[in-house]
Parts: sequence; C-alpha cells; structure tokens
Amino acid sequence: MPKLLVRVPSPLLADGELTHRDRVAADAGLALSQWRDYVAVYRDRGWQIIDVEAAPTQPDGVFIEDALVVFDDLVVIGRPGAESRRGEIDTARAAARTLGLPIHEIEAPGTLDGGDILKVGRTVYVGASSRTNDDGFAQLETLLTPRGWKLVAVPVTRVLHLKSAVTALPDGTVIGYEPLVDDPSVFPRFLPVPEEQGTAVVVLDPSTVLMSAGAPQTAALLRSRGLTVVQTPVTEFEKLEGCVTCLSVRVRR
Ligand code: CIR
Repeated sequence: MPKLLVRVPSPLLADGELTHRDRVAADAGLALSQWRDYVAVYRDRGWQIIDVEAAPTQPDGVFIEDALVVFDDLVVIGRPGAESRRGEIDTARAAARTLGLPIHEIEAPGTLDGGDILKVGRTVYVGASSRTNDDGFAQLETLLTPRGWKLVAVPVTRVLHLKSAVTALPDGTVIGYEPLVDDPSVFPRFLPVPEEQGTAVVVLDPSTVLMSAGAPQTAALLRSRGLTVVQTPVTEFEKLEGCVTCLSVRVRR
C-alpha cells in the first residue's frame, strides 16, 4: 500500500516565506479545509496516511515535501535553504524513522529542498534554486550515483523550486508553464501547459494525476492525452508559493 506523509497546516501559514510573489493574506481556516480535501483524495484511493507531528510555530511546515525525499528505499532528509524552515527537520526526521527505511541527511554547508527534486525514471533533475546549492547537489550525487541514479542540475531563477515550474506525467513527459521554465531543452520530452497552476501534477497511478482546481485548461489538455485528472482547490497554499506536490511525500513502496 502506498504511503503519504502529510503535516497539518500551521495557524501561522499566512506568515510563510515568499520569494517570487507578493503577499496575499492566506485564510488559515480555508487552508485547513483544502488540506483535508487534499488528504482525502489519497485516503479514498487506499493510500496509508502518516501524520507528521504538527508544527504550529512553523508557518511553512505544511510543505512537508521540502523536508525529505525518498529514492527507492532510501530516505534523504534535506537541509532547508530558508533558515526559517530549519526547525521543521526534527519532526520530519521522526516521521521518516517510522517508515523503517535507511535515512541519510544533507549536511552543512549543503542545502537541499525537496521541491527541487524531480524524478523521471532513473534521472533526478535537481533545481539549482535559491534553496538548493551546489554542495547539496554534490552530496546527493555522491549518495545516489552508486545506487543507479543519474543527476542533472537544472537552472531555476523564475520560481521558488524546480517543481514550481515543472513536474512529470506518468509517461515521463515533463510539463511546465514555459514563461516560468529557465530551459525546457533540458528535458528530453517537454509539454508546455497553458496555466501557471497547471505545472504541478502528482501521479496517483499510471493513468491518473492530481492537480490544482485552478488550471481547467491544463486539465482538459491532459484529459485529451487519455489521463484521468483529479482536481482539488489549493488556493491558500498557492498564495504561499506552494502547490499539490509540496503538500505531501509519496512513498510508493
Ligand atoms: C517557502 O517559501 O518555503 C514556502 N512558502 C513554500 C514552499 C513550497 N514548496 C514547494 O514548492 N516544494
């Protein structure tokens, strides 16, 4: 049964970090109900939900994907590029331990946010963003190359994280909203989508993706390619530069 790590949003969500967007007040009550609906999408499909300990004083703690990444059966604990987010790691580590998998941690001076990691087959695209530095990339490369992964550094200057700009469909096609993608030619198969909120998809199964309710044209485009598209509203998280991917860690084994 696939597992999903999630962390309930903090009442301080509206105070989260912002890098590329102007602040628009997020509604903590609406965020909580959107988060519950998001989790229900997975629960209703049989995923086991694992609640990471709440971190009410960490405004960005709900974006749990940034704290840890799973490669095969190895868990990598990141080191947040934003100092304000480093306090999220202790509780994320504790949750990772419950998975019973080996754990490796990125160490200073490296920084690495999970939002900068996009896996496509055995390739790991790593965003060179304001959050993930060269040392973080080098530590990950040393760890993963012997395990059969190929790492590719990708420039990210127009958005917060690599996965704010691009994600991948079940067939490995990388999708993105071109004005936000520094260099689409990095990806062997790239499909432009018509909306910014359409860049982020989570693969639920080989024929189904989850995406924001704020991207109807992209949903139609993906349906025309034969995919089943589930949409859920995530407006309050999008205000904080979040999206459907960063609200969870998917453990598919
Ligand atoms: C931050 O700036 O860290 C949060 N406000 C948003 C993090 C979103 N995470 C992601 O895209 N992976």
